[in-house]
Amino acid sequence: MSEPKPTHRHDYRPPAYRVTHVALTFELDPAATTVKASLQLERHPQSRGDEPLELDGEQLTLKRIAIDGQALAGDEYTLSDTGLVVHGPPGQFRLDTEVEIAPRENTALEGLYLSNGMYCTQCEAEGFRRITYYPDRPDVMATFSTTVIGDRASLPVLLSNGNPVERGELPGGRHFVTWDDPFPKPSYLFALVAGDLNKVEDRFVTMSGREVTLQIWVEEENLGKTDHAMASLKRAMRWDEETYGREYDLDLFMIVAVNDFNMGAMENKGLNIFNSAAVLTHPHTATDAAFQRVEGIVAHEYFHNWSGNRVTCRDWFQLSLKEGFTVFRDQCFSADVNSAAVKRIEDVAFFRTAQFAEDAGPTAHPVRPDHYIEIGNFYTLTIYEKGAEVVRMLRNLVGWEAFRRGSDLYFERFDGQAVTIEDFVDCMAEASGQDLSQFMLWYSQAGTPEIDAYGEYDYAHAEYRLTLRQRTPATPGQPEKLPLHIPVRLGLVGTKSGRDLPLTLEGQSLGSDGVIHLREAEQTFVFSDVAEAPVPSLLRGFSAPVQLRFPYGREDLAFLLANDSDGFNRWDAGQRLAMLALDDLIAAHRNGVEKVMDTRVVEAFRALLERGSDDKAVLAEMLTLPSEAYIAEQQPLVDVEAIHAARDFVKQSLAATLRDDFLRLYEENVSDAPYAPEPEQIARRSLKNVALSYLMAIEDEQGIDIVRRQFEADHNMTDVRHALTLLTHSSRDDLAAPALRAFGEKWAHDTLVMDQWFAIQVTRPQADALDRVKHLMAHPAFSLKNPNKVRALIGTFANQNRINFHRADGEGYRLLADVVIELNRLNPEIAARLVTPLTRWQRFDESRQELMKGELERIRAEKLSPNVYEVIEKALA
Ligand code: 0A1
Ligand code: ZN
Repeated sequence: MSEPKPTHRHDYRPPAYRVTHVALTFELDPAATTVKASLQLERHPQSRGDEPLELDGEQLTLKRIAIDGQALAGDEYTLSDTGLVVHGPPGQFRLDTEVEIAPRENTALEGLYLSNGMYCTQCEAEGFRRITYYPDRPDVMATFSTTVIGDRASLPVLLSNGNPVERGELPGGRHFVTWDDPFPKPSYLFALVAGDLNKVEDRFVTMSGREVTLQIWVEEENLGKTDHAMASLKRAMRWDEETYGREYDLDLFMIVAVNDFNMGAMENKGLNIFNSAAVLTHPHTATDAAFQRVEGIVAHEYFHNWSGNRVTCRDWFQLSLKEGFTVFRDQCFSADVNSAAVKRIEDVAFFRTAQFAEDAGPTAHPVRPDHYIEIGNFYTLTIYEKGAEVVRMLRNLVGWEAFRRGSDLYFERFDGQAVTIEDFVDCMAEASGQDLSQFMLWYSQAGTPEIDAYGEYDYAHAEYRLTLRQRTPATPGQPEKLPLHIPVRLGLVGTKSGRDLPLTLEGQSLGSDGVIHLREAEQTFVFSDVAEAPVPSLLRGFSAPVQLRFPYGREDLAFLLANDSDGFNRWDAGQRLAMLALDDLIAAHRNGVEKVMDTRVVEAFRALLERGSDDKAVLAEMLTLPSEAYIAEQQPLVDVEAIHAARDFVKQSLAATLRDDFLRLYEENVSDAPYAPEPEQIARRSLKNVALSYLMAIEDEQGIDIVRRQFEADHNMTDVRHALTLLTHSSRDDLAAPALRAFGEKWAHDTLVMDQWFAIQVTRPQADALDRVKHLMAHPAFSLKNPNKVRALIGTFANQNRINFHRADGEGYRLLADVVIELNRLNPEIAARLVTPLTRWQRFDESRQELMKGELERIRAEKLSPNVYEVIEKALA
């Protein structure tokens, strides 16, 4: 096989031809679906005039090709594995093609495939080329009309984008529906669904008074699981009107749930397709976290209707144009409808663990990459989450009002177009009058900037001098970096008053919670009239996606944990304090020295517990220790065992000393009110479940009793799953085994609950976890062809069971590589994602490095898909 070739951003050329309208006809059949396409084409005004027409196409069998009704002769076009070139076409014409495809054989889940007997499509990024010959690039936007033909009995529902305009019966028990989508769109937003589906319907009246029909299509047994998604959709529609002035444009908005899906969901115009895990909920089958995730994803896909569909990307290098902005929008939505502080804490905790790791590894790339082999590999935390952080910084730099004006300008100026990240940022610069040229570096430089800060208080002059030094480490292909424009939000908290002191910088007042702009490699900021010695509270709300170091003492952190006016930074102070204690314990473990718990941490926790808090949700976060993955991220070299042992030790020490407080906290927050996924209830549940985790860390008799009762009460999935997890992760196999069995039998029919059952078992810290993974791979509910199953069993094990995945004998690595090799054939996109933990080998000791590299080499020896090839080459470069 020839080596796959990279595509470079600087090679972008506008297409020689544009498509003004497409008419598609599908005759559905599992083994031989016929797709007829009729493309109205015209030469691009800027084209030279002698260029051929280039169409993408993969895994298609061409049956017919004609221009303006005239079949093409063999020398008028060239066919290859990747497409079709028509030589010397006229300036304006109609191209008709007919191809055959085999949805049943499609295990990659890109293009048209079958899931549980239901036809569905996934076209982003480059799946449409597996459906028909087409210029499959986002800067070709056309109106679509789609006729779907299928067997009436097995496929009573036939859906596509836009509005249904015609339907009827056909001979042989077949029927058809024709759909018209009046909004020009790129091919990646095309969708088709056909199956035996049922709908739940609702209505939404837009701000201008238009009525929109809302439908959620599911298999019959899931009809009772759509309420939350529907309510979320309506909330999101209203929010986008109120916050961004954006109204929905079609008369119909549909969501379909499918079981086999590579990602969370997809924003196809008027017909969003969702992984069933990202849309279905019920109090007995979904946890609070799942309810919140569904709300966020429904909103995310809906918001794309403007940020992505009406205004889309010129090319795939601009992916973060739609994704960064849309993630930012969905984060703000979730913050508005839930606890804003907790939303930020959760997002940042995840970001600093997973995105920082990506930025520090061999696949690091800028928010706008310069080249790729397989765009499917770039649906990453950097494009999505770091892209959202960059948009958030923009909002904070120019202020909400200018940001909103910039957003209006962007939607107005570029409606119906495929544009670039500069176009977006230019609107923000224009609306605010600010110079954002240095800021643009955030889009081109990869890696996590590090800020080293230190401060000095000068009593004599009542001055506080804060020095910030920034540096972005080298990343693959980017050895040198320039200083970025970094907004640092901060407060100076007076050590006597415990209050934010007024900030005066060079004679200018910044209020008591201000933003300073770091633009140089090193800058000193002198605050005057600082009446008392302060502790600085830096990077409030995580105002920039950087790693900030400041030589805080433990007293400083305990002080901030108690006094900081910024909820996010209070939480962060607690995390930093725990990290200092963990660092000592990790060192003790490595040196074989007896571990001693830092009493200051215990006292800080005691203070938290005793003071209580009116914000229970934030308190639950503050009582949660940094994850093993986050701790690992903060270490120069990851010592898997030491991290695990140190974290366990802290947990047990806190539990032993504060047992009664945790017990009280649990009891205070129990409630038998009927389940509702509302912030107040969710907060109480997380608080009591955090308390229960501590009690179970010491396997307290009373704790065990509570866990058993919570499991048996079977009140809601949040509580049941937590109880079952605590039992399964405890030493009490006598209790865990029957509980797991009962749960597995009860939910054998529910694929989404079985995913949770898998995840609970493969995260257990005991040494038999790997054997359980192998054993469960043979379970009838498991399938390598279903991405949710692969994620639940293999992904969860490799990413969340660090102590067992990184077993010193390399068996965890070997298992992962075996699965990646199989998936490379079945589903390259999932295979390329799954291999990630192995690519992080540089972070581990020499022996593990060798074992991990050995597995990467073993994968490399296979005949690889471009997806896996790209990741493996980077990892072994
Ligand atoms: N645009 C979707 C994500 C998505 C990307 C690729 C997919 O298939 C390969 C599917 C979904 C989103 O941001 O939600
Ligand atoms: Zn998206």
